[in-house]
Amino acid sequence: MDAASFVDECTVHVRGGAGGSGAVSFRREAHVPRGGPDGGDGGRGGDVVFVADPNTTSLLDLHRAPHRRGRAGGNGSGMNRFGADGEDVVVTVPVGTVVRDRDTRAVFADLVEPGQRVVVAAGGRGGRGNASFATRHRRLPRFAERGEQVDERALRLELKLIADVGLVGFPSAGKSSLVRALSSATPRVEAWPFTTLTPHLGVARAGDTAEGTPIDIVLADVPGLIEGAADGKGLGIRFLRHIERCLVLLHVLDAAPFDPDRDPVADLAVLRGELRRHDPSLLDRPQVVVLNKVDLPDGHAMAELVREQLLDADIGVTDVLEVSAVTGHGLDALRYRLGALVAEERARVGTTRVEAPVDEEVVIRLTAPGPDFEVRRDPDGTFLVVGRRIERWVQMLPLEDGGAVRYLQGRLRRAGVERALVAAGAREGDDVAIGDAVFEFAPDLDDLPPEERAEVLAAEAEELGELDDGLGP
Ligand SMILES: Nc1nc2c(ncn2[C@@H]2O[C@H](COP(=O)(O)OP(=O)(O)OP(=O)(O)O)[C@@H](O)[C@H]2O)c(=O)[nH]1
Ligand SMILES: [Mg+2]
Repeated sequence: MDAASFVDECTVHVRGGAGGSGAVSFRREAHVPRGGPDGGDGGRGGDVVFVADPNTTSLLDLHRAPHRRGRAGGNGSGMNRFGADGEDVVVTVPVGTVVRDRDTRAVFADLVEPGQRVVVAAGGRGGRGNASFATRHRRLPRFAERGEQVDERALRLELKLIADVGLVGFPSAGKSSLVRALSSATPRVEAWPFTTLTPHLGVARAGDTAEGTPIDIVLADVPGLIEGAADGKGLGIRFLRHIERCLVLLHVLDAAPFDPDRDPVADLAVLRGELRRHDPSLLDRPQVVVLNKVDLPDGHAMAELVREQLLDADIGVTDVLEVSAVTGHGLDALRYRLGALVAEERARVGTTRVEAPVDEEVVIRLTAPGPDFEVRRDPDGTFLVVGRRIERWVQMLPLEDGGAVRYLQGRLRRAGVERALVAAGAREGDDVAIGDAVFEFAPDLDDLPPEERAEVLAAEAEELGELDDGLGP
């Protein structure tokens, strides 16, 4: 994969499908002039779902098509027919994808297991048909709910590779050669004059556990770091995140650098400095140093010279190993050492460093339930009732219908909205805005004709399950 097609971060816009609308319909039967209401409910809107897929290696598809939307639910119809649920839209993402809110950066999900799913945008609820609104006191409701509309949400996706060992080093230090040598059955590698442009993974068999089961470790090869990488110099910065989840760091130092001003001790100081600036906690991880290219005479001499210096430097380096990716020298020792450290770390922190607890049931609901609303006052005197659930009620009801308005008013009263408005100083006739609708505040039912008032109160009471029909239990 070339650098252009490797995309490891992107912004996406997701939206659940709108719910289908409920139907207004009345039964038609021979000899019955007007039957009861039989308008069915609308279907649920489809979700947008992300699934971690080992065969997806980049966020390229999402980067190219960043708007994803669940299908709308079907509308209900007469004879109590329900609308079909909208289809989900399932998007595969690479294993290791972290899903955040674009603006707050809060982590919603960390898809670290193959097959792990997260609903990143839930579809809207289907509207109820008029049959659902029939009560003894509202026998012929002439309204139904519209489907729930859901808002779009902007997410930030970041791929962070999942590996046990992260290789860091200057360009040409021999990281890719080492990964190839450690991953293959025959450790010798051919000269490979290509600089690495995108991170990739290799797997090494690293010895056996105490019980004799082989330990496979995953190595992450990333483009070389240079001084200033943490500030954006070179390719390195873009890829530093791919070592964040590694359990063990492997510093690959060139023991025979072309540049006479460089030496492994100074190189290591630069590498550690860049890591610290990216994330200081990286330096708390076990760090193994290899002096590579000891097959070259210069390399061997240099390694002899700096070995003790590196061990004495008091920077938490526990191992300094001399290796050659070309001859295979020292690779068995390296493999076993990495295997032991990785096994220890797996036991200590788990197989993966996750950003958020893995929860199979994660659903990012844009339609979070809850009574929560608040009353605010606009400078122009309008009272605003703000709260997702309440705004949805308003959005879903056809307010041109008197019956729907009375139904809504009852719901608002029971939810405590009317009381909260009075407490905030609202008076009869003041403007009250909820979502896109503006109402004139009418805190009581005094302006209704008495029989209608009784009907409204009785209907409300029945919905609350408190109706006393005088017949006893
Ligand atoms: N003699 C010798 N040459 C080596 C050894 N390891 C790597 N090389 C050579 O060093 C050069 C760079 O090796 P790479 O493995 O591409 O280095 P890298 O660290 O992956 O480089 P970037 O991807 O640019 O960061 C290549 O020409 C390799 O053949 C070694 O142990 N001995
Ligand atoms: Mg490389």
